[in-house]
Amino acid sequence: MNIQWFPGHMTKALRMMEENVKLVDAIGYVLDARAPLSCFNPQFQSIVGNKPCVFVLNKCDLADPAKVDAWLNYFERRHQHSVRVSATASSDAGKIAAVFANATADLRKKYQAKGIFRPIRFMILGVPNCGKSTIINCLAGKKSVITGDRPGVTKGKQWVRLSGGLELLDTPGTLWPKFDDNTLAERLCFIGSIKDDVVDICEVAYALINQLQQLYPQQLGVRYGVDGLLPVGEVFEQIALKRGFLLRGGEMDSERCAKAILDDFRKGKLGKITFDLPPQE
Ligand SMILES: Nc1nc2c(ncn2[C@@H]2O[C@H](COP(=O)(O)OP(=O)(O)O)[C@@H](O)[C@H]2O)c(=O)[nH]1
Ligand SMILES: [Mg+2]
Repeated sequence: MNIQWFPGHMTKALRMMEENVKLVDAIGYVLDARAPLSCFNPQFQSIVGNKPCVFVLNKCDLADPAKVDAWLNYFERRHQHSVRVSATASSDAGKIAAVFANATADLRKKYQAKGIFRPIRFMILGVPNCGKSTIINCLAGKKSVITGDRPGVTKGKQWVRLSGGLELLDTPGTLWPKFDDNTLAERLCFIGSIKDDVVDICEVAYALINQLQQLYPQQLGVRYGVDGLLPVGEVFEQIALKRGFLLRGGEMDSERCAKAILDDFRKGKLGKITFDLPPQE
């Protein structure tokens, strides 16, 4: 599968991110808990330097809890701040606020000692659609910034001031120009970070079936009542038949089938799934 994911405006977004880093004290790096590694920009460290960073594993309601545990352990071993959340649940706001406060406690003390009293500024980073704006709204306790179930909803930058001396900068999602690993790029399509209209949606659905067969071999059978271990094309066809995704002449409606499979995955109907494991240490 050949993915053309890097639209022109991304270059601008990346450049903006580098500029914005200078304006903030700390980073909230949002990773989709279904594919944290795929969400991770390999150039991240060189962009943010030594500023405190919190890794927010979001959409945990859709992710595999055991693998999320593995990720939290990974961050802990590396003495990095991290937290598991579902930002659509307002009850997680306290958790996020606590880890943000914790990550900047030293900084706060330093400012206080110098007599500087201004909000601590966090920039919220992450790929499109990982839930950056939702996290900000969750923390704000109201809809302060626009969210959407597709990439590219947040356009310019937006500051949101919270009580408790915190200021958040919402940013448009950023991807990066190059992937060494096509599997990771495919995962960004599954989670909706790469727009469906720049890829062949049937190929994305095929890739999803293929990866599920390797990592969660039961799920396709459970959801669709098909033999999930058949060759990918046959699984796809069986799903189309079972669901009645047929065109007028009786031919398979591939596009509708592909959309349905992706939609099911995105809504968690194929189970709680996480594709990426933490890197080997
Ligand atoms: N299930 C689930 N959906 C979420 C969660 N957080 C965000 N979303 C949804 O993901 C979509 C993208 O969210 P948004 O905040 O606009 O992402 P952004 O592009 O990173 O700012 C929206 O439809 C949100 O409702 C979560 O924790 N769980
Ligand atoms: Mg947004």
